[in-house]
Amino acid sequence: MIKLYSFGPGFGVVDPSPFVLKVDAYMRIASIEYEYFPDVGNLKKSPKGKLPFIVDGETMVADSEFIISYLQEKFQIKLDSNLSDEQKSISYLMGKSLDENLYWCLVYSRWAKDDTWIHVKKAFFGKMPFPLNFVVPPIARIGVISALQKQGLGRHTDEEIKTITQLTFKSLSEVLGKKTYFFGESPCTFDATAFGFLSQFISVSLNNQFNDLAREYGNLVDYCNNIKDKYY
Ligand SMILES: N[C@@H](CCC(=O)N[C@@H](CS)C(=O)NCC(=O)O)C(=O)O
Repeated sequence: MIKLYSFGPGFGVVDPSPFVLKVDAYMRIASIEYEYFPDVGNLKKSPKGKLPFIVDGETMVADSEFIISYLQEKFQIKLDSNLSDEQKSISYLMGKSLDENLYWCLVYSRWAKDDTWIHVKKAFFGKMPFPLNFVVPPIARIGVISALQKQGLGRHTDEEIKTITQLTFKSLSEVLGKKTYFFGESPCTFDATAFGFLSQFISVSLNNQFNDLAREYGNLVDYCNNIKDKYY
């Protein structure tokens, strides 16, 4: 059976990582059986130093995109068979927008903003023994803020980052419209990505301005709730 290595539940969702949640949702939607190995220590075992990764017998696959391609091939998953080539290409690019752009907005909202950092600190480092619980969180935070600077998003003002985030939600809401899923009435691969990311803003137990921006879109809220009810 496929083994999924993740962080474990946080902020009221199955995993506080959108990439882990994407793979988790994909396997549920595609009815792939898997075992769940939640532990922040998995980061040390990961071939790319990031989560998620999966193990399937002798095969280890890291990175949500490569994991999904592997699963699609291995189990002959046909979730995208109803999509035209154009829709497949658009959904790939939309997925990359969430992976590579919205992700950093999420990171900023959690790690850089003081209002949410206190919750992140408690959730991720709360069980650490003294004195590590004093030393590690600020060092980790500096590391993430430096990554935001190097990536570039961290160089924008707070207002600019909120604008980018809001435009992403607005665009997703427009594309979804009144449909049940992004490309019709049955879920495709992109829905796993969209659910993985949108849940991190909509379904979590956090209440910051970024959560508010997402929750303004009723169809995105319903979308997350529908998938949660159906597959979780
Ligand atoms: N491209 C990777 C990104 C995975 C990723 O960035 N995971 C984050 C959690 S959301 C992580 O493991 N961060 C730990 C670290 O960078 O030390 C994927 O699609 O799986």
